[in-house]
Amino acid sequence: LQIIFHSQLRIEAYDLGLPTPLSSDLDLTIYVQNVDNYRPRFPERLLFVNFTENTEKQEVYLPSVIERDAIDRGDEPVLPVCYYIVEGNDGAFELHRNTHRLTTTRHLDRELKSNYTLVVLATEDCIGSPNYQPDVDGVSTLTVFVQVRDVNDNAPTFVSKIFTGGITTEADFGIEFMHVKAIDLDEGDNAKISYYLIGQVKQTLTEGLENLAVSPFLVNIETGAVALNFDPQKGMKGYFDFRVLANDTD
Ligand SMILES: [Ca+2]
Ligand SMILES: [Ca+2]
Ligand SMILES: [Ca+2]
Repeated sequence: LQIIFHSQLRIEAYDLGLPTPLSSDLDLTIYVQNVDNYRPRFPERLLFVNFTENTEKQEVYLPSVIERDAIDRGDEPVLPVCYYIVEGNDGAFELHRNTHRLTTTRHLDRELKSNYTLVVLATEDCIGSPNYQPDVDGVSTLTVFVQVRDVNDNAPTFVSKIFTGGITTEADFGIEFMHVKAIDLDEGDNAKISYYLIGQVKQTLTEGLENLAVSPFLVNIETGAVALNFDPQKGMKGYFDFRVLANDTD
């Protein structure tokens, strides 16, 4: 709000001359202007924005500030309000000061940075980047929370190239005697891993397992637990190796 006081003052000057007093008068108009200049304000101080990682030119138009009405404005002209990012930009965003369009300048990477907090200043100063002072300019700011949406751009990777486990012939059918584990840097369903035993289980130096009709091991699709698929008998021995696939797309 800007307040302008108009007051009119009439000054008359007389001399005490004889025979006729002479006088002259002068009209003065005094403007008293409120020193607290108008500052644009946003109707809401917070804005939540979702941008997707790995995507070209994400954009959003920031909301307008509250219009000054004619009473507040007095006889000052309507000036454009310019927007500037004054905090939180590491170069990933660009804000067009006149159109108020916020865009990404590069692909965002959720795994690198999943959210940004930008402070946007609205000002009638459209000449150069403002010298932002939070205690004074804070009333004219909008805080924009940018959440980076995930894309499935990371494949699962095993935490180890080789997993080893062992059992004795005392072990029971069905026992889960080891786990394989992969991790996926994405989130939600994009990081949901399924484990599959692929190919043949290779046997080395095995004895007593010639008549095994089924795969000797089962891999739990969800947990990666490896379970025994036969009942060990005395006299059985050997080494086994097999491959497991970790998949994040089904
Ligand atoms: Ca990424
Ligand atoms: Ca991702
Ligand atoms: Ca993934």
